[in-house]
Amino acid sequence: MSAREFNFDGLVGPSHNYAGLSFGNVASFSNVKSASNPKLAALQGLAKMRALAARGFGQALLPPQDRPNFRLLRSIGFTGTDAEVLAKAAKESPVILACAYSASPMWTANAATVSPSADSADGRTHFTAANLNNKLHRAFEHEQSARALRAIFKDEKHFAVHDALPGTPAFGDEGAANHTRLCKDHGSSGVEMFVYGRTEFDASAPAPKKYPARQTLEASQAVARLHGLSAGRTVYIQQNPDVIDQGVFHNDVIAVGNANALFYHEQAFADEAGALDQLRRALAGVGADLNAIRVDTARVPVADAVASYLFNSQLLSKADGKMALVIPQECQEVASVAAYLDGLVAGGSAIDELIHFDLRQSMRNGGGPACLRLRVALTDAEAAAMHQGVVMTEALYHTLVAWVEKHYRDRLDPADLADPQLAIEVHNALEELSRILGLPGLYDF
Ligand code: SUG
Repeated sequence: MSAREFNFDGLVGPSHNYAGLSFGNVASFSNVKSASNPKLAALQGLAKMRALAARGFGQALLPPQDRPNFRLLRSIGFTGTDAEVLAKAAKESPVILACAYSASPMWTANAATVSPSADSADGRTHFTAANLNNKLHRAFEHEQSARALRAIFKDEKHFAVHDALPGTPAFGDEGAANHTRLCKDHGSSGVEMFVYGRTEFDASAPAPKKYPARQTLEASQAVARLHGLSAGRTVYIQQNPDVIDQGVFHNDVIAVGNANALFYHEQAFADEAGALDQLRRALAGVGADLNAIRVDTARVPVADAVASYLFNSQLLSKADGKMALVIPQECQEVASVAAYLDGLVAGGSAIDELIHFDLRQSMRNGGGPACLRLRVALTDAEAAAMHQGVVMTEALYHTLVAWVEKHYRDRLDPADLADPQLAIEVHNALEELSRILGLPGLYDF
C-alpha cells in the first residue's frame, strides 16, 4: 500500500525560555538564564513548516502544552491561588518553576515513538507517548502528548495510542529521538531500529560516565512489544557511550535515517560494524539494501557535529527519488561541516539538496530540525482519518502567525516566569489555539 510521511512539528509555546534544565545537553547548559524570544521561536518553527508544506512534503503540527503545570506545583506543596502558587515557587525554587513552565514539548521527536501500520501486527499505526523520565521538566509531558495524539488520531480502526511506559529509570524512554525506521518505501514493511544508551539489567554493558543515557534497552523492547513489531524486523543498537559523554544526548544528534539511507557519524554506535550488519540483514528481509552514508571523524569531529547539529537534520524523500537534507543554519557556520556538506551534495550520493532554516531560538536549547518533528507515515486512508485541523496549509500558517503576533512576548527573562500575568497570557493563547485547530477538548484547563 502506498503511504506518505507526515512530519508533525511542535508549535513552540508562549513560555519558551532558557532555564538550563537538561544536564548532558550542551546547548541547554550553555545558554542558561539568557533571555529568550518566544515570538521569534514560534515564527521560526512556523516558517520551516510552511516552507516544507509548500514543497509538497506532508506537514502537520502538534500543539504546545498548557503551562505552567499547576498540578505539578501543587503536588509538591505550593498552595493557594494560582498567583500565590507562582509567587511561592518563584521564591523557594525558581528552577522548579522553570520546569513547570518549560516549552519543551516543542521537541516532538520526543513526544512518542511511532510505528506505521505496515509494521504492526494488527495493521494499525501505533504511538507510545514517551515518559521522558530523565528530566523533571519533561517527565510530565506524556499526559498531554497522549491526549493530543488521541485527539488527532482518534479513529481506533486505524490508530492505537499507548500511554507512556512506567516512569522509572529502567524504562527511560525518549520516543522517536532514538528510533529510526528504514524501509524500501514508506508504505511497505520496514525495519525499526531502536538505539539505546544503557541497559538497566546488565551491569556489565557499557554506559556513559559523565552524562546520563536517557534511553534504556528495556524501554525500547517494551515499545516494540506494545506496537506488535516482528522480531526479524526490529533491531536494537547500542549508542556509543563516549559520544553521550560528548553531548550526544539522543541518537538523533548523531544519526538520521530515511527510506534505505542511514546518514551517521563514524562514532555513533558502540559497535559500528555489528550495527550495520544487523541492519543489512534485517533490510534484506524487506527487499531493501542499506545505503550507509558514513561521516568520518577526520572530516567532521564529534564536537563539530554537536555544535552544528549536522545529524539533527531531516532527511526527506523527494518525488524524483533523491533526498533533501533539512539542516539548521549553524551547519553553514561550522567550517568542517560546511565543507563536508558541499562535497556530499556534489558527490552523487542519495542526498542532492540542502534546505537550511534559521531555528536559532530552539537550537539554543539543543533542538534542531529533527527534534522539532515527529514522523508519521500514513496511508491515504489513515491520512484522511486523522484530524485535519493540524495539517499545515497556507491559510493555517497565516492564522497562526497572526495568533503568535497577538499572544506571544518577544522577550522572556528567567525572572519573568514569576509574573502572574504570563500564566494568564499563556492560558488565553491556548484557549484560542484549540479553537483555531478545531480541537475544543484539547486542554484540560
Ligand atoms: O530534552 N532541551 C531538550 C532538547 C530536546 C532535543 N530533542 C531531540 N534531540 N530529539 C532536551 O534536552 C532544554 C530546556 C531548558 O534548558 O530550558 C531542553 O529541554
